[in-house]
Amino acid sequence: MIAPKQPVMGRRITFDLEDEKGKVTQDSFRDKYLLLAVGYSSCPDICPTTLFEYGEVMKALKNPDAIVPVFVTIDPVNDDAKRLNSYVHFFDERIVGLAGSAQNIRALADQLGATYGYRLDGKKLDKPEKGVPYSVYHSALIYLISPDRRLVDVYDYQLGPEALTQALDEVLGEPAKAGGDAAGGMKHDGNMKDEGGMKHDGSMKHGGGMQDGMKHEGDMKHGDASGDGKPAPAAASGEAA
Ligand SMILES: [Cu+2]
Repeated sequence: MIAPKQPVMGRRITFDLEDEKGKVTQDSFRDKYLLLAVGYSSCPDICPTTLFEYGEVMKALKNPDAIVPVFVTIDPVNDDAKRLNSYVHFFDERIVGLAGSAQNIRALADQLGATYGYRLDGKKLDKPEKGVPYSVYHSALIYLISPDRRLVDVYDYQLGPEALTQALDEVLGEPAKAGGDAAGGMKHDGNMKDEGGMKHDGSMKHGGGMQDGMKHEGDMKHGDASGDGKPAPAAASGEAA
């Protein structure tokens, strides 16, 4: 076993990537928190769960305007910003997909302690190329980055939408009363759901995912203390396909 990289709380985070409109860096999204996960658009398992959770959380948060959910591809050979964003927008229009050079993606992952790599025929592949049927593996944590771009918390992707919403609500609080209210709604007119009905209408969709989330919530005793949203050390180094 190689020594796992660990996220370092308080660490300054910088990056130089791009969405489908152009360059995005740590100075983009001024005054917003970033919720960040790494993955790739053809991921069969972890990434759809993470992105589903992103979508549910954005619909449930008291103060969604205070945070930008970001999904960074670690498979830049196959994911350009356009492809990545059309994928992540399926889960929520507010999710920002970031692509970029292999070097710049690696630089960000290293700051976060996120790990990933490629395999072909069971062997590690250092330089993935287009058209080669390699597989991708990556660590599966969700990182919270403060408006001054420091890593402030880490969550297990299996925490579940309800527990993650609760953890983020504690950090983000409620929107300022005058003007900044989420009920303004006009920004999200593309997704057909009005903010008022969301708490109830959205519950239909939770289905199995919700039960799954509840189960994990119980296991982790989330809500008893602020640190419970953090994964155990073993989970922090966990990698999965
Ligand atoms: Cu994935």
